[in-house]
Amino acid sequence: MPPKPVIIDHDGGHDDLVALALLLGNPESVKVIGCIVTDADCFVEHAFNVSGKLMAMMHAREATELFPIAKTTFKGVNPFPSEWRWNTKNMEDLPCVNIPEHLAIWEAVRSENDRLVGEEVMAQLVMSSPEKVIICVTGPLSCVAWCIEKYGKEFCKNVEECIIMGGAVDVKGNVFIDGRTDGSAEWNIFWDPAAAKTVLTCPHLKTIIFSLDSTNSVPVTSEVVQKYGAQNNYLLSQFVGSAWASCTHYELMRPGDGYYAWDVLTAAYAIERRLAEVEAVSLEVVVDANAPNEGQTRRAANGIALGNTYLAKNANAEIFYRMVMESVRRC
Ligand code: AGV
Ligand code: CA
Repeated sequence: MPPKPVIIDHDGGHDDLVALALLLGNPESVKVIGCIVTDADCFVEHAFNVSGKLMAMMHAREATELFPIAKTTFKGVNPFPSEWRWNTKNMEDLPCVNIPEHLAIWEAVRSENDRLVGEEVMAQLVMSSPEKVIICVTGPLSCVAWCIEKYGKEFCKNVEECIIMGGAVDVKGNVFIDGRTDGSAEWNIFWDPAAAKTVLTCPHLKTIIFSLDSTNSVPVTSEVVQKYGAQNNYLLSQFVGSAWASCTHYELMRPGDGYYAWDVLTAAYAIERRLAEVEAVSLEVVVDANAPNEGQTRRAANGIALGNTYLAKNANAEIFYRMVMESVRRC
């Protein structure tokens, strides 16, 4: 089987970039044809650059084809905390993505990518692809919602499936803002609830949701991260190990609100179906501005699954951790 075409639509967090590294480390299964970046859980210029530097590293080392990297124009309703948004700046500075020969590759294509508009690139990549495309969304759903609203079925019919990190259905969420939220929403949905509603209720698009219900199985712990020491001679492994090493203190700082490999599990499903089971569901999204549960994703009142939204469950953490380690022992 030839590799499946995949677009990653991310927002520059540590795990978003590890998700990109994972996809690039599995060229037998997936071919990354585009990378869309939104100014949500990052400052987008830095997320744009890290994505480009990773692409360049893989182009130099593994002859991975270059692909468009495009920033979207969206501004969320509820911004991410700026401490989190700065993380991507530290990722941009990691020595393993700043090797001069690799940098030169990114510098040569940076300005042409800089001129692209993410939402238009996503629509065109999907609609012009000879094969149906998998979209892997690891940030807010603004870009996919824009494509659905602008192109409708024309867009949806060429999407094989949209694999999404977002929401919390039968578990608590992770948006804890004192006096403002009740902790039921998950951040990617909270950033742009209306977009999530458009995507999760679209009858023409098959969506597979990796909500906190499944991602809670894959915490980023010191035990997991320190194992990367054994394979530190691989650049891709250094990147992932370094990214994750900066996440292990969250659980200690705020017990119950730690860091998970949210987006990495989501992207991994594009490569390996054994990672999770899925359940057909019908979800609704709370869009009331300023409600304490704004952005909550819950089972629809009538409960009848319309057949296009699937919730991932029972993620297999052992297969997952092993798969990521193996994938980055590549170059
Ligand atoms: O809610 C999970 C989403 C994922 O796409 N993001 C982080 C992942 O990229 C938001 C988020 C929740 N808690 C966080 C987050 C934290 N402690 N630090 C950074 N981002
Ligand atoms: Ca993310």
